[in-house]
Amino acid sequence: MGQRPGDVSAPARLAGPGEGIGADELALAARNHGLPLEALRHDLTPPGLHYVLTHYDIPYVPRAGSWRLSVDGQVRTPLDLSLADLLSFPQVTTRVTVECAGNGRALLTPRPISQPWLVEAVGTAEWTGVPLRLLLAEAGADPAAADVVFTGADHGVERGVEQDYQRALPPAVAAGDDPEVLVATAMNGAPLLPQHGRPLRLIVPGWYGMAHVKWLRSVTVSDVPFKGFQQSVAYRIRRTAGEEGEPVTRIAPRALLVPPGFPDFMSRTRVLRPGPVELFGRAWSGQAAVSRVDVSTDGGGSWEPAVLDPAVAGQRWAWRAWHHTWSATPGEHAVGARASDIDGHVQPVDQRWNRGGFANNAVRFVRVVCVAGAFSP
Ligand SMILES: Nc1nc2c(c(=O)[nH]1)N[C@H]1C(S)=C(S)[C@@H](COP(=O)(O)O)O[C@H]1N2
Ligand SMILES: [Mo]
Repeated sequence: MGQRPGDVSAPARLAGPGEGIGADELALAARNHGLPLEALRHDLTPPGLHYVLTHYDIPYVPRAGSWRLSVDGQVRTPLDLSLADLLSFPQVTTRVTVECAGNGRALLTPRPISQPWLVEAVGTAEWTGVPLRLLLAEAGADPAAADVVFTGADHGVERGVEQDYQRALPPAVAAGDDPEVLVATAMNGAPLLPQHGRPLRLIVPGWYGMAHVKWLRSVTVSDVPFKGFQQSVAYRIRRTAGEEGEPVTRIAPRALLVPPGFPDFMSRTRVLRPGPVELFGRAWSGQAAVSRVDVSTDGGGSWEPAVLDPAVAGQRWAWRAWHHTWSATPGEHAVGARASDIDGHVQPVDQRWNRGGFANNAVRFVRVVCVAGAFSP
């Protein structure tokens, strides 16, 4: 059943029992692509392999030189900045893993109908830009403000509500220096690509993707809490449609592996030969630093510790590599990894369901068939 404009803030729909991915979800999946999991090999995700999510259309920005960013609202001196103005501020480069809050959604039962991610909505880049705290200081932002609101140049309708894409951060986060929020103009040393926010976007290290507003055109310091759609309707953890729910904020711990062996084209089942297999993957968390990764090759029946690469100074907000040697024996295996953090959070094996399909960091098992000779069904 479609929703008509006017069905203001109708709840997102859940798939019925056995209902497959529909044409509307396919249309979103064809626009918004994930990280091919073999690209977890790269420390820095090559642009083009980084996942992409845009709610509406990618704005057409032929001349980045005429872009303006305003800093306004509860400020002493409103700012109206060009890209050249932004580049005259001190620049910072930070390596950040960004993950969509909806990553894992399509694996939930029942399935919330939205962008149907499996687990590939993640990527890591080096983002360069001006620390937002410097712009807020330059404008003389009211430190007692309720919210700092970020507006993108994209516009659309979502569940009956016409809107610019907007999100807010509490002032303490927006003006923080650990992590330091950036107004970024470059990704991996090059100007932002159109799909990643050309020419300007917000980077909020440790937070799920929805906070990293792309095509940023204004920063508004507000003395009232921001109640926009993407803040109070979407991106809340709710089990029932009516409840207020908890806001989605920082990234829950997750480990993923480069699928071992080689794939079957359609099922993506992995095929490999018996003997030692070097499993390799990444682990990250925006909540507390990752402290360990464990690997299971029997669907979670038993776990063995993986070797986690040492933490690198200055790279707290980027994923860490891990590896584990597995002696593969003929037969079928379900191979997965789980991350734990220093606060004792461990990735669950069972889903923690919510209506929006947010922050589903349940362990993802990869089906592996180990055969001594050439594969035959
Ligand atoms: N202006 C704007 N910013 C946006 C979005 C959007 O639709 N419009 N999508 C958000 C979401 S939900 C995610 S997951 C990230 C994705 O960033 P990426 O496409 O650069 O990976 O952008 C965020 N910023
Ligand atoms: Mo997202």
